[in-house]
This record gives sequence, C-alpha cells and structure tokens, in this order.
Amino acid sequence: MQTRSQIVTQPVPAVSDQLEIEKIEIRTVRLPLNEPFETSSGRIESRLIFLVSVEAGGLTGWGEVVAAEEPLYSYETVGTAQQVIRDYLVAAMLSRPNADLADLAARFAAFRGHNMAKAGLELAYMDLLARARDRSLSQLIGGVRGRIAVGVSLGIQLTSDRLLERVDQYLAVGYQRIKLKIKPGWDVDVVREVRRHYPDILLSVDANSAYTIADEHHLRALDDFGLLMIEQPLDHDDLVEHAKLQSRMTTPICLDESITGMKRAEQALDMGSCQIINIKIGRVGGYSQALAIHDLCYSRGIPVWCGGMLESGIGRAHNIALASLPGFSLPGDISASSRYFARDMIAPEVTVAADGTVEVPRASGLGFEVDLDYIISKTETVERFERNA
Ligand code: OSB
Ligand code: MG
Repeated sequence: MQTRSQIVTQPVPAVSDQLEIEKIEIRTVRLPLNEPFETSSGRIESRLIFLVSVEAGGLTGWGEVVAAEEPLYSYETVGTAQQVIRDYLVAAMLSRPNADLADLAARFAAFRGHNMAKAGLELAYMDLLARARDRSLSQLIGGVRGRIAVGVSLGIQLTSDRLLERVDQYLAVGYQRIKLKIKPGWDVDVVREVRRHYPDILLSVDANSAYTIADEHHLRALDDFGLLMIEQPLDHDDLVEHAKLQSRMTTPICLDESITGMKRAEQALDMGSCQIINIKIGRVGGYSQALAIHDLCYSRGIPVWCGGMLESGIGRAHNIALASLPGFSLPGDISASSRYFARDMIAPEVTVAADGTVEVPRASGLGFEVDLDYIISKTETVERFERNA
C-alpha cells in the first residue's frame, strides 16, 4: 500500500514552512455543556476550554489543548498544560524560526509527556501555516474527503429508557454510529436493550478503562451483540492484557487512552492489543504523531477514526481536517456544535447533515471564523508571551 508521503504530500508545492512566531496567547474559556457528560471516571457539567493562538506576519493560528480540569482521562490537566506551556514550550517555540512541523515537534520532544500541551501549540502552528499558504488544513495535511462520517458518544444515563430516548434522537438526525459509555453495572444489559430496539445500527461501547482482565468472562458477553468495537476496556497503559483479552474476544478492541504516540501504536499492533485505533490529536501530542499513526495504520490496513474530547469548535475544526485523511474509514466522535454547547465559538457552527456527515471546509486554515468577541466574553484567564525582539 502507498504511504502518505507518496499519495499526499507530493502535490504540495515547495513552499518553505518556515514561520517566525512573534506571539503566543493561552486562554481559558468556560462553556456550559447542554447536558452533563458522564463516563466511567466521572461526570462534568461544563468544559473549561483551553485555547492557544500564535501570531506571525499579521496572521493568527488557533489551537486547543484538550486536557480536562481533573487528571481522570489522562494525567494532564488544564493546570499542568498551562505550566508546561508557560515554562517550557513557549521558549522552545519562540527560540528561533520554526522550519516545519517536524522541527517544532523535535523541540517539544525534548520534554517528556504532556502531549495535550504540545498538541495545542502544534495545532495553532498548523492553522497558521495553512493560512499563510492560503490552504485549508485538510489540504495541508493531505485530506482526501469532502465530507466525513460522524457518530455520537452517549454518556451514562440515569435509566436505560433515558438512554433509548437519546439514541433515538441522534439516529433521527442522521448520526451514523452510536457509542455508549459503559462501566460495571451499566454494560451488558444496557447494550442488550439498545440492540433489541436497534438490531442493525453501527453500535460501539467505550469503557474508559473501567475493567480488569478478571472481568474477561463478563466482557465476553458483549460478543453476542455484533458491536463495531469495544473501546479501551482495560488499564490506560496496559497493552499486554489488552492483547490477552483481544485473543479471547471476537469484538474488535479499539484503543484510545493506551495509544499515546506512534511507538505505542506500533507496539499495540505488533502485540495484537487492538484491531482499531482511535486517534485523538491531543492525546498523541499533535499532528506530527497523529499523521504518523494514520500512515502506519493505513499501510497495515488497520481502520482508524477520530476521537473527541468535548472540544470547542476550534478543536473540532482540527478534528474535521484530520478525519479527512484517507485512513479514517470509521465514523468519528465529531458531533455537531449543538450536541455540546448552546453557542460555539466558531462561525458557522459545525452541523451534521441528514446522512450523518460533516462538511470539510475548503477555506484557508481551520475554515471557520473564530468568534473572538464571544471568546473574550467567556474568558477566565489569559496569558501572553512575546518573542524577544
Ligand atoms: O473516551 O472517547 C473518550 C470525551 C471526553 C474524554 C474522553 C472521551 C470522550 C468521549 C466524547 O467519548 C467524544 C466527543 O463527543 O467529543
Ligand atoms: Mg474513549
């Protein structure tokens, strides 16, 4: 199979990627969620959105750090990302002109971990680069799709009737795949009930590491329901036990939390820990790693899809660009702005068509207007950093 550099990077003209970033701004903006979101690790009612913007030559690029306020999904938090960006990454980015994405990624690689913090800056850099070249982000990274298929991730509900209402509502507006959050006590019976009502839909489950290998027998009961996948059943950093479980289950395992970069993806595939990978740009440390994981999976025939972190429109716009790459063959967790927020910070907002697809914008950069007035009105903190003249 062709590699991405053959099929994708070739048409890009030989323009230098060099950007001399003059200014970096990091900002937190609180947006209430339309409805609380509950997973096996907890429940949130609002999202503290962490925005990053970078400026060069009169242009601004936007990114988002997807960390949550508490270290539940990952060890990173809004607070740790602020500290790492402020104390380490800003200096690395501003120290000299950025030759290209690989140059930026190499500077960040000197610091261990903190992928979401790094990704926020990589995202902003790539939006800026796309704008500087007057290309869409999708074009810049080699996207091939004009529309992407999307699904919805449904949090744990109070009752299964309430969940069925939700499923019904999202299927009615076109979503192509329903993902149910599960945890012990909210799993096999709930899945059976949803399957009974909807025998033919694309249905998956996401445990966010709520089980151990001792639950093998229980988890295998899920094999009866023709699920598209089970996402991250076991520990966030355990490839070995996922490989054991996968060898004993027919439902494909998809890894989310465990895939923290290209190396881990390769190891997971080599060990048989999963058959599908959920790529989140933030979790893997930015475009550099996300593109590499995409290319790896594409070359091995492993399906990937774009995960979500309840992003604002800015992070979502990056996800849409990423999901336009050829290997993204399964519907992503990229839902309409209105599924999350009463008002998003981009215009137009992200909408899902009746066929369960989202349009990939063709305008330069993110392809959406950033609603700065609204952002400023909801800002909790802002810090600015400038390159020494
Ligand atoms: O595990 O995929 C996950 C949201 C926050 C943190 C982790 C996850 C999720 C989701 C929601 O499933 C995806 C979305 O709609 O953004
Ligand atoms: Mg997940």
